[in-house]
Amino acid sequence: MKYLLKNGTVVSGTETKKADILIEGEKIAAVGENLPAEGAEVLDLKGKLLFPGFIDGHTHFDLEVAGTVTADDFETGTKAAILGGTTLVIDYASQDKGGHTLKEGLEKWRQKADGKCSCDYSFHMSIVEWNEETEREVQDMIDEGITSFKLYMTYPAMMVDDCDMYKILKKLADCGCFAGVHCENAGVIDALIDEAKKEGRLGPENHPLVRPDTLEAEAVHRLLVIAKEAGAPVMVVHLTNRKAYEEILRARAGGQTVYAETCPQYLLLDDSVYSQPDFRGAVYVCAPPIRKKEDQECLWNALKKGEIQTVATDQCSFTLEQKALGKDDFTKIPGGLPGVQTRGTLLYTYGVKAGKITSEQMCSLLSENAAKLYGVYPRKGALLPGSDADIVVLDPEKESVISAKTHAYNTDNNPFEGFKLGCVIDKVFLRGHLAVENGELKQEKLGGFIRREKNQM
Ligand code: DUC
Ligand code: ZN
Repeated sequence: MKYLLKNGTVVSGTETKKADILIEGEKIAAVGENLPAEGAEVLDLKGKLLFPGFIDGHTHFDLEVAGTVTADDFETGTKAAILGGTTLVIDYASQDKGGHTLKEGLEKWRQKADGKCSCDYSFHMSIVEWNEETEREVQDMIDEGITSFKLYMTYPAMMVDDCDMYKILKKLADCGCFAGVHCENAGVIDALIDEAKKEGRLGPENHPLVRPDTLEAEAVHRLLVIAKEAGAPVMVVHLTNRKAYEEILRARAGGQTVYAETCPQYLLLDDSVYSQPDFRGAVYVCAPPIRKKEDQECLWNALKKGEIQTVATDQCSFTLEQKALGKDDFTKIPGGLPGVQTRGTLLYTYGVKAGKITSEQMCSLLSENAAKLYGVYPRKGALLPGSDADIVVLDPEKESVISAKTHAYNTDNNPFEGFKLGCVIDKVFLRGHLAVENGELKQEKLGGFIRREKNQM
């Protein structure tokens, strides 16, 4: 199919300009003026902003958490993603503990995703056990196009100790790759949970109290000390607060390469959400928890200064019934929030329209930087001749309101319920296919597995 997108405003990480885009098949054939319309369906996009398809480098679909499974799997989750302008999700495949291989983990996650996705998809590989075979398998993963990894400093089923952290980071650096790391101090969190339970503090308002910012900052500090010894670049995923951010700045000032990711919930919500009545606080239980207003301000400033490279979602959704598994004990509430459908519209409304970041910065945070970090640039993350025709058409004049009544997730709750949006996602092209039109999904399950190159940042 051939499309000529006329009169739109094309956004990149460095400029915003009026230009037409010619799509031929799955690719962008040309960007410019007076492009030939022969044989093309012509769409007049006057007044619309055209972004490269958004990339969400942090999703959890079809994931077992706290004795249940996320409400959204790859089918429902990627429908929500593409409706929100995300054309590539990078989910987490995981090795299982107990002598299992990375290959088994990848096969398991390919089975969950293959044939079900409405946007393109890839995986980071979570390494939870380190031995000679795992070490050999790192290259096998790279050969399969899995070029980024994940490590946990919390969660018993996933976490690695400092010794293995050092060895893994060093190996990944030798291979030209890096890991995203979930930074929280597991031991002290356990102690604080024990205290809360002994004192009979069992409601969701206790969740942020047992996972304070200091314990995230301590883990970031420790990670960065280990990474320095290993000579390894590293990414801090879902950064939430000022103290942890300052650890990153300190390490960078010492010459280290440290990437940072944050998420809309840490930019737009504050910890008062945990005190909502009638167990509503459970909706917001996620790890790390939502922090204070001052932390939001710090993160926005870091985005403005380009000190945070990407905004992902940590999408991990549960129904109210699932959240109620922790009705009598907040530590049993499955942790996670949905977010893939509203990342772009929230960032545009509360970032660009509010004057906190520019459209170009939004493009870097959602598309360009993510494409470079995860080795798909300029195939993705750019509107250039030869790039995949993954294009988000955003209407900055229309308004909408986020509601669980209308969202596409398989859940009955939305952490951004009632948030006003000063834009809508009007159309989304996925590799030249008009998948979303007038905000509605027109073509589903067109997503394919994307093999990635190494970090290009
Ligand atoms: N945090 C969550 O809240 N859920 C899933 C994984 C994570 O790190
Ligand atoms: Zn996560």
